[in-house]
Amino acid sequence: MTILVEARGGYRRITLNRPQRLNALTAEMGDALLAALEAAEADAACRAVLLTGAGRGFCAGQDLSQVGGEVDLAELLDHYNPVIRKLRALPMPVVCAVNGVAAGAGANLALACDIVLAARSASFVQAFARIGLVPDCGGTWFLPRLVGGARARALAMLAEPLPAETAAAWGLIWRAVDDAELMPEAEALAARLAAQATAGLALTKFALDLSAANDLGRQLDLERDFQAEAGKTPDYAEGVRAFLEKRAPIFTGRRR
Ligand code: LHQ
Repeated sequence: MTILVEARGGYRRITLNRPQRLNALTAEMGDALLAALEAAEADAACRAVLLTGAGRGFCAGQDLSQVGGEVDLAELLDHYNPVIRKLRALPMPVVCAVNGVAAGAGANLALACDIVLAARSASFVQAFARIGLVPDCGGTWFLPRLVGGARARALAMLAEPLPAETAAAWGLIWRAVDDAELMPEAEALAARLAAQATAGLALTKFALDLSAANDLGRQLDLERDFQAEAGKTPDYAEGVRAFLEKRAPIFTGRRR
């Protein structure tokens, strides 16, 4: 199985599983990853997702042994773009634990997640320029927004590996952690997010994405609408009640 799914306390851990190829992507793997995300969304008990890779790499991007000859790259992206869209549209937080090299589409798969942790030994490579391609899977959208135009252009054109610590210092990812700490930290983070107010977190991630196309006025209107929706959730009522009662809130993640 190229994608492994394990149900944990409140979240699902999804593992890219072609370790002998550094988890390089195939069309079939893209479809399986999408199915795993859809299944997580359909499970009311699942309130966060943790994405990681098996073995020493996170994901080496497109499997280059499968793209020779007549392969239509646009058709191939029809298997990956739905995954990127689903990660951004999933109504729960997605943590990515980058356990090793993240190259090409694999780097941008990580950047599509909500909170990215990386092992100190991991690196991010926009490998596309090495083979005459354009950053895909959202790379040209994520990079300038995360690190600014100057760094985005050099990363995309030079295709040099960016060490995890620099990636964190530049704002490409949330944190770089010691290799041995990566999975414990990522699991703890996913469990913590899974116990938070899920509907509010979902609206938060959508609002941040939508801000890219809005001016301040429109974004203020959007925040008003989203806040009205968040304010109708039982978790909002519980959050306020718990504050006033000076105790920790117990959130259910329910929308109504
Ligand atoms: C691989 C791969 C790989 C196959 C390592 N494929 N076998 C999207 C859709 C549509 C069309 C095309 O493009 C795209 C977007 C893309 O993702 S384009 C970018 C594709 N990816 C790359 O160009 C990265 C290629 N890989 C590398 O540059 C290196 O492997 C990195 C820097 C990731 C890791 O280097 P090392 O740690 O030195 O490992 P390695 O190179 O020895 O790889 C280990 C094995 O994995 C090796 O096989 P072997 O049989 O010799 O042990 C590699 O051939 C295989 N592998 N990446 N993408």
